Amino acid sequence: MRNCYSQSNQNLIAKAESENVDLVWDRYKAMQPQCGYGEQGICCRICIKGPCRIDPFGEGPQEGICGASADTIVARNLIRRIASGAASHSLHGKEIAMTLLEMAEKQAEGKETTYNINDLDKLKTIAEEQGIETENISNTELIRKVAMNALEDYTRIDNKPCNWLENRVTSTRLEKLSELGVAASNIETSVTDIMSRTHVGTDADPINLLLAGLKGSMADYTGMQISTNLSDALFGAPEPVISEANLGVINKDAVNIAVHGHNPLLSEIIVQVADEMNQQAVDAGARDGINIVGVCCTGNEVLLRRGVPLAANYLSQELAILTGALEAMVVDVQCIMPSVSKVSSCYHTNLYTTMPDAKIPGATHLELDSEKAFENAREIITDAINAFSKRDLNKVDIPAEKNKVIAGFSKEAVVELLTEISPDDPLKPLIDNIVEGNIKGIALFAGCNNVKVEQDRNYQEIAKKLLADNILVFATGCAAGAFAKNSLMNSQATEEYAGEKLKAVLRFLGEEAGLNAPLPPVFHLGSCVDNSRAVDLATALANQLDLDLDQLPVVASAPELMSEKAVAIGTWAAGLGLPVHVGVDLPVTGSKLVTETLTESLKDLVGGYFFIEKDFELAAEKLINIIEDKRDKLGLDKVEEVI
Ligand code: BF8
Ligand code: SF4
Repeated sequence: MRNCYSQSNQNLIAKAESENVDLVWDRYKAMQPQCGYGEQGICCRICIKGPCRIDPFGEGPQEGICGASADTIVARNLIRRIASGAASHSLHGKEIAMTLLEMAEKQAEGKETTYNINDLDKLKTIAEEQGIETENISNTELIRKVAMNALEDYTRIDNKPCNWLENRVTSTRLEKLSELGVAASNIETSVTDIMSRTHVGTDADPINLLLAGLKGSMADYTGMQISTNLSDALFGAPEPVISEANLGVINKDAVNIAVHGHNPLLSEIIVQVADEMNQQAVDAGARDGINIVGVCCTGNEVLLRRGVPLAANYLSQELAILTGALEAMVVDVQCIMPSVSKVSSCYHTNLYTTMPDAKIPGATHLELDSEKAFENAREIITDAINAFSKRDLNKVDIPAEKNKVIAGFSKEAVVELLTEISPDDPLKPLIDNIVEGNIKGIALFAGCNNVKVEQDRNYQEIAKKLLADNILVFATGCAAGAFAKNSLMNSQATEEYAGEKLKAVLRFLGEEAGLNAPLPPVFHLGSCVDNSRAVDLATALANQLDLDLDQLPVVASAPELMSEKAVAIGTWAAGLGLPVHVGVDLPVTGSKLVTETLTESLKDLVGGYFFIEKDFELAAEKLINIIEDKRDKLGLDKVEEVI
């Protein structure tokens, strides 16, 4: 039995078997048993004297050929993952900043630009927050200054903390990070530093290595802040939007095009061009025109800003093709299984890669980040319209399941809603409800799908327990995908799963928002880079209460952590003071020292820490206990259990 929770997925998986298509679950099975050294992080391939491995039973070698201990090897492996995560998120941010800079330069020369600022208010707010003068300055100059301010975080040579770190955490936190020497001052140097110190024969001190990892994770956080905020200025800060999610959003009467990956620069153009070309699809026999659907974080980006339905999170990406009704899949960067090429070749689906640094054998490469963006988008969509008539109707099988989603909970959207209730002090209603225990705490669910556990299951099980205990849930990335697909992001879910106190708050807020129904119990904040939105909200609360993040009744959970980016996020979340639950084993267990540092010693240093709990019941219990403990420490009344 493959680890796949939903019944509709099970049917598609049976279809794959009958059509002889290998899926991620098959390849996982074929990979068993997986390497135990790798699982514990005690395999080293850093130099070519190796690979070396440490015997976890203490009978074989206890050091590598160069003399590196298990502690050194595990720490080096871990922080290289953080460096990769930070590089990925930060390059995403840099590309958006470069887009703004190019836009400003072209505007200054009076030339046409591919992109334009959609949210001038957000641009101005960013400028003010970053200390950039907004009076007596042209929009073009403002764009250029905001871009340069972000790009400075990739180039700074003094030791000042990054612009986008310095004012995006509490002052106490910044002090703490600075004291530890981990307040990143240059994103790219932090990544280079990790790669350099982990070279053979350089840093062998596990704690020193881990501190470099913590600094790298702060670079990751900085890059995410830049990605989120500059994307909002470009494409608009999300506002609550109603859409649908799960494979059932693929429409048999439409030309279906999936946008997949992470970078909204590309998907925004596809969505725009699809609108213009809709009639052509209708003329070609697709009654409902063009249907853009999202996969992974690109899917989250266009869901929040454009209401585009979300078809799949990470583990279901192949299944979207397997429906036999996907005319094209357009991918950009990160979390795209190379297997989508092979699976597409079994159907009429055209697969396109669009970024110079993310090509896949078998895919057609058409770059969308150049002058030819619109032209190439038209070519992709024209080919998709032509492919519609090539569908093999015997192979079409679209699961019926799709669920209503209310998404778009940016910090701006939440504050705007609260402002209607309390114009002079928007955060007051939220704070009052937390103090009174109507909202016992907040849990941020983030991270991926991991084939090692049943897809989406632990997200749902843990969240339902927290909601029943009046804990409000935020979600991003594939965690948000899991909740969206499985009907936890709509008003009905509030009625069904929220505890009475939380339900009353969400009903009231829903009325205020003009929904005539409660707000959903799980707020969709966006893609993985949008974890920054959760920190912004928590930081605003902490600042108003004169507290730091580690004192708030706020926790994070990544029940299906998989990618290096998620490791980086978990690390900065802990570094910013949050308890971070992980639902799979981290490859650090081969070093007692590293494991204890992450799960224990980190608490004393930064207040945040990791804890691993694979059992969803226990995980929920532990998260609730942590929140109750934080409430106790703040002197808030202990809230009675809701049964
Ligand atoms: O950035 S949650 S599997 S898609 S890494 Fe990837 Fe993980 Fe999904 Fe988005 Ni985030
Ligand atoms: Fe082995 Fe040391 Fe080389 Fe790693 S760096 S592969 S432990 S010799």
